[in-house]
Amino acid sequence: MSDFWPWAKKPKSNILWLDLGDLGDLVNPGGPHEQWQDHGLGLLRTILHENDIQTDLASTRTVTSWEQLAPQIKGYDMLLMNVRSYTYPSALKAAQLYKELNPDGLVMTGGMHATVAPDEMMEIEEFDKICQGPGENVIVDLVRNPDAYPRLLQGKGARTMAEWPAIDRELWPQPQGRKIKRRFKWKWPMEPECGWGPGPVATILTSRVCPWQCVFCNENSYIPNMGRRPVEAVIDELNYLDRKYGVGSVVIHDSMFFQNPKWLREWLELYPTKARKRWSYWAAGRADTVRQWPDLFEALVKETNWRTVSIGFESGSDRILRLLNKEVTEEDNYFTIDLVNRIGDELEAAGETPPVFWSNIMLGIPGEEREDAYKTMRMLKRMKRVMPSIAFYAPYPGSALGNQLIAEGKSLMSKDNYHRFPDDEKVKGVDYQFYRELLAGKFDAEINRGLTDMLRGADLYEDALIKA
Ligand code: B12
Ligand code: SF4
Repeated sequence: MSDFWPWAKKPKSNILWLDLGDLGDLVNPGGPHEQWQDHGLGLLRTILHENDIQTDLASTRTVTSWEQLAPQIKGYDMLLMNVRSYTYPSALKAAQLYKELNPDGLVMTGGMHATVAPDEMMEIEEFDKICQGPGENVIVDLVRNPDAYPRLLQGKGARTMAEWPAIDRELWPQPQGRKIKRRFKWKWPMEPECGWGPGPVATILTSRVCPWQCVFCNENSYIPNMGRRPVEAVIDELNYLDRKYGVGSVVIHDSMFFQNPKWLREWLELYPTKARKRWSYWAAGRADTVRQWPDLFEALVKETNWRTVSIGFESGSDRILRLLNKEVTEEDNYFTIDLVNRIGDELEAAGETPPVFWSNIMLGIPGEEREDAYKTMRMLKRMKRVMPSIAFYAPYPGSALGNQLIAEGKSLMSKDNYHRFPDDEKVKGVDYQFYRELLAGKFDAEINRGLTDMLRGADLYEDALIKA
């Protein structure tokens, strides 16, 4: 390791974990969402360190060029990476650079992309090991004895999240420079505020997989089922984080928080009494289950301070909802909107903060017609308090619809461009110009037709397009 560049950090280990994401996301990010930390990295590094395997850390997000990254990855015997489809371009480039600098070093990969697109990764000789599936019960042995494993290997997961250690958050990368820390009021290793609640933010996971089968997602076809984290363990972790670092609000990163009523009832009972503060939180639900358990939903919003309610509405048109196998109807969506509007009015009247929707919407779904998109925008306008999160549909490998479009040669997402800019074109044959004009308000007369109240302008969705 003698030829380390003088300004590179002094290595403590011969193993490096490389955090992935777009260059500069922890230096000068476009917005707050690029700054979320990676729980896969956090969990696996915690497990390694608890087993006396130290790892160093570098990140593609804390540098602004590959030249800057090079000295930080040189000299290591092993490189570890959590590869998701949207970080695959950085993983590929990093592996190639690492091998140029360390021809005898080993590149060990795992993560969602390794799980759903192993063939793509097997074609790249720089990836020495590719682990499909969960890694918590394989990572220690794999790092100790890489030669005992085939190139493509099956990971081993815990039976339940109760077995996961609490992440040592100081193993996460730090934002670089005073500018980002000041702008986003970072209190590392807590995460910065993003408009959902006050900072410092604690992101947590209480469940690992959503059992539904929406064709653009259906993660339960590739993430093995796993017991949910006990309510008390979640609360204990939050209390610990608050004592150690201070917590301002919470983001529950579960794909589907509002599932399993037994667990939710326990959360309803214990969170208001056992948590050091009733921190407001962001969490996700579905419109059909809100309609199925409206009392439970209302109690959670009011009593546990669930104040940013993320709902995967996706579309306001039954035709498209069916096409997506969403198992939700227009009517379910409107039921949920009216319920949250009503709860919001009541809380506001009582002087409390009303709940706000984080409303996930997809446009540009193959087969969508203009009238379907108008219906979606009409639905959005019915929400009184809303942060729209609009994305052009992206055909990710692993999902049923993604796999189909890739097989048909219709995906425009390639290994160099899984995800870059919000208005990237993702699928052949979709009229993206129409959608850009729609978001710019060009069709507002059409959209507003038939709306009797709550007329809102296109300012509601003009800047709401996100990376997907
Ligand atoms: C939280 C989350 C987010 C958060 C934060 C992301 C972050 N920084 O971690 C936010 C909201 C920002 C987000 C955004 C997006 N996300 Co997201 N997200 C998730 C979610 C719900 C949980 C991720 C997580 O922490 N899991 C828990 C950890 C422990 O699991 P893990 O990281 O996979 O690691 C395990 C294994 O993969 C393995 N492993 C990982 N690394 C390694 C390395 C080695 C060497 C080994 C052996 C094993 C191994 O072991 C780990 C422990 O079991 C997942 C779904 C899910 N249930 O996992 C989707 C998911 C990862 N997201 C996804 C997508 C598509 C996105 C978006 C593009 C938009 C969208 N559709 O949501 C954006 C893009 C973000 C960006 N950077 O621009 C997809 C990825 C699909 C794919 N093929 O890769 C998923 C799977 C959801 C889905 N079904 O569509 N996301
Ligand atoms: S889109 Fe939402 S509801 Fe559908 S499978 Fe994915 S996480 Fe579950």
